[in-house]
Amino acid sequence: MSRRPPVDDVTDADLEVGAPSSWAAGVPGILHAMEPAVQQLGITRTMKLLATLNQKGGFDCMSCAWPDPDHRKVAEFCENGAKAVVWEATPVLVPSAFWGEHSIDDLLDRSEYWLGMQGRLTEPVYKPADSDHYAPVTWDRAFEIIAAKLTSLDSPDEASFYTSGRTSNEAAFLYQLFVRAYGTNNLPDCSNMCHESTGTAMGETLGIGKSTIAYDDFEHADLVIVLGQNPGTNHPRMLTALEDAKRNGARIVAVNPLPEAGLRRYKNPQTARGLVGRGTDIADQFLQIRLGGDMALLQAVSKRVLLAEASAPGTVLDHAFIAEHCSGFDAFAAAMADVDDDEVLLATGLSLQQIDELADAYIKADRVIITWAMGITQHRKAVETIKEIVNLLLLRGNIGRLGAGASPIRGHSNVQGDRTMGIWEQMPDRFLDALRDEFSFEPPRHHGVDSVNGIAAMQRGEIKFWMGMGGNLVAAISDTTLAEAAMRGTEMTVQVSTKLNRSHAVIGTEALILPTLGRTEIDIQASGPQFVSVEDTVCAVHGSHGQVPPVTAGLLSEVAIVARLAQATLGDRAAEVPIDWAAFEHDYDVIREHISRVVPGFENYNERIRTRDGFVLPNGPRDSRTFATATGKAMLTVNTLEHVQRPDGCLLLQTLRSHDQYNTTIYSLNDRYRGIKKGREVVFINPLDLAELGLVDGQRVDVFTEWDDGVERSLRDYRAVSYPTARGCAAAYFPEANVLVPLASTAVGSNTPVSKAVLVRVVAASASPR
Ligand SMILES: Nc1nc2c(c(=O)[nH]1)N[C@H]1C(S)=C(S)[C@@H](COP(=O)(O)OP(=O)(O)OC[C@H]3O[C@@H](n4cnc5c(=O)[nH]c(N)nc54)[C@H](O)[C@@H]3O)O[C@H]1N2
Ligand SMILES: Nc1nc2c(c(=O)[nH]1)N[C@H]1C(S)=C(S)[C@@H](COP(=O)(O)OP(=O)(O)OC[C@H]3O[C@@H](n4cnc5c(=O)[nH]c(N)nc54)[C@H](O)[C@@H]3O)O[C@H]1N2
Ligand code: SF4
Ligand SMILES: [Mo]
Repeated sequence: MSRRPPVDDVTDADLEVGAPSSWAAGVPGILHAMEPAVQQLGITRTMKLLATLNQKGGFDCMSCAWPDPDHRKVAEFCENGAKAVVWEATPVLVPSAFWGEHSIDDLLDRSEYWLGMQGRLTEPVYKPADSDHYAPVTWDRAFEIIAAKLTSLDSPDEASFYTSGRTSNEAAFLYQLFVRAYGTNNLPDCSNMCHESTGTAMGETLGIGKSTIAYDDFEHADLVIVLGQNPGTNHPRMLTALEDAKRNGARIVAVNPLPEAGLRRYKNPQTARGLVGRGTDIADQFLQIRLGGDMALLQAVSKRVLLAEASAPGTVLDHAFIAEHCSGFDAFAAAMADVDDDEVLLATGLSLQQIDELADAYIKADRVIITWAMGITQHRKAVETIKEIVNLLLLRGNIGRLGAGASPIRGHSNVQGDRTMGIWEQMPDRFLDALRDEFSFEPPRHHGVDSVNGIAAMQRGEIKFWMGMGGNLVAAISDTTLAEAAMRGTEMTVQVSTKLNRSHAVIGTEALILPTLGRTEIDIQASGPQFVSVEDTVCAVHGSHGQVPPVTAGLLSEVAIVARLAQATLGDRAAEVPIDWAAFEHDYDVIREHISRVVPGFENYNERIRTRDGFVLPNGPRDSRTFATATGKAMLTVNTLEHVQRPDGCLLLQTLRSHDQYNTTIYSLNDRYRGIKKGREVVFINPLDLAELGLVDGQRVDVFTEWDDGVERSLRDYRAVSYPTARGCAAAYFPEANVLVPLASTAVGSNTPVSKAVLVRVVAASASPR
């Protein structure tokens, strides 16, 4: 990274493929964190930011939602956290002249890397209907234009308000308040594409869609099963928690089609052993499962737990827990008796011995944590697979006990908090009632659209206005070509952003970009400096205090943007919606006061957030083994085993993240742990499958989706990379590979795009029709 934005765009011309790494972090990790930081930010800004990153009184890492331990080290961050900080806090700015020099079509031709590297957005810009360029406008004019459009729509449901997961609790609460006061529940968010399946499954079976563990539980676990997750890249400090767990005697099992570096060996850059030694072997057992095979694996393990109980009654199951706290045991036990091992072997690609070993470890462990992420949530049967995780844990009372629990690991740093604050198209009536009582207006009750249905509604012309509070929806959502056409059909798009991305070029007839402050920056309002707060993946809420002056004057915070937009849009309806929007912008304590009365668990918010550690939200399953479900108990459920059938000649393709990207943000074209340099247009395929398909390593290939709707979805001229993934499976990078995922291909029950098991045909590039 340099202090100047790149002029030329990047290409894959110099792509290099080497051997994948068998270990994660260590010295290269530190260098990767520090070098670009100092180069870009200078030593003073770097030290100020990295010394306060994730520290008490400092700012919360904006990258992933991994929690902070109680005892913080001097450097409580990882390589990828540092990359996110540098990317945001860069002093490189998009100059006013940029907008005249680059038309929308020009921006469309650029890569995400080039767009993101242009620097921070500094002023509001507007693209009128009759122009193909954005041009700077004043903030007042920007709000006027948006308000005029919003008040001219036939129904508030013609507008949709997306949120990505970096938005603070304060901004998120205000945003949903504005949207509901305006009159719609159209509040899709990135969670729809991420952990929605988790929320659905855990909400139904445990009564809460959030992790049931605390950070310290890792120290007390006997067994941690890491399912469908690549922590070495996406939650790097989790490796420290796993290392600590191992030191305390825990066994770690990793289930993944790919031998991800972080799951194999970790060289903790914070310890002498990690710096110069061999590091810690993370996974005691590695199960190289086929894509989508987890439901079968979990059922097979539960079946074995029940068989073990049958042969030694009273010794395996937690009968007291099941009797007191669970419903559905008999039906579940009966269903497990029918699980067909042959089908399990087919679905998982594992051996009976491997499955027996896992079942044995599970039975022997007193305290078990199961963690998971996108490798589980983005499948057609994701919701039911997560219900099987819950089933397995319940059998031995592994919920609501020290060192045990269900632990979805969230993605975006505040995606969980945004949901808690009401960013959801289907918030329950009790939340809407509380909003009504607090703010004296009647919020709409009918559900809004989620991310996928929102695109479909745009396609039908039903949504005419789209606003994004952060994020990059057209790049992040499935079926890129279709989604882009839908977005272009809208009348106006508005994005609140820190940096440029593809969604700024795929826009409605009119479009605006509103630049905003980032987490790193000091936020001063009329009442003085403000701070915000966030919730991490284990439900701990803490403050985040900006540390460095904003990169440029004139940026507004997300809170200020929402407050002013609300005034501009709803100013004339003060009698109907009597809300003092200006007060929120002046002092964020005012927002927290309201939150403390609307959102359960936030009582005395302003006081408690100021204690050094913040506070942990109440959690029925974790705290008291209480379950707010339909039966009032934790529900064991029966789920019909299904796995994706793979016709001859087809592969199952997953889309995933490289080590140098943050979702649609591309930090560089490298993926160090997988041996890829200077390129992203690769498709990883098992060598035996390559041979079976008559292809060779390094060959140029085209990838076609097998989906029966007459639309061709393809990636052209990619490089086939021989890679030790599970048989029959392939992998390519998101967001490029989103073109392959049909919009209609979603998880049952959560409507999350099926990004992890796309049925594809891979053929030699020259052989395919163009
Ligand atoms: N540096 C960095 N950090 C990030 C992000 C980022 O892009 N970059 N993104 C953030 C966000 S929003 C999220 S949601 C998380 C994502 O964190 P992850 O879920 O770790 O992200 P993915 O890259 O999608 O990796 C999915 C993993 O699941 C495995 N997998 C795929 N399918 C299956 C399956 O069927 N079964 C099993 N058992 N495993 C499977 C893949 O091989 C891969 O290791 O990370 C967050 N943190
Ligand atoms: N095929 C496939 N598709 C996927 C996935 C996958 O694994 N495979 N993963 C899915 C997942 S898990 C997720 S979470 C989504 C992610 O979807 P999104 O959340 O929509 O995408 P991001 O790339 O995280 O958004 C990045 C943009 O956010 C803006 N931004 C950054 N920081 C801030 C800030 O502080 N404030 C504001 N207002 N804007 C900011 C920047 O302009 C940046 O370009 O993608 C999903 N899509
Ligand atoms: S683990 Fe996640 S939250 Fe922690 S420093 Fe790394 S990227 Fe940031
Ligand atoms: Mo995510």
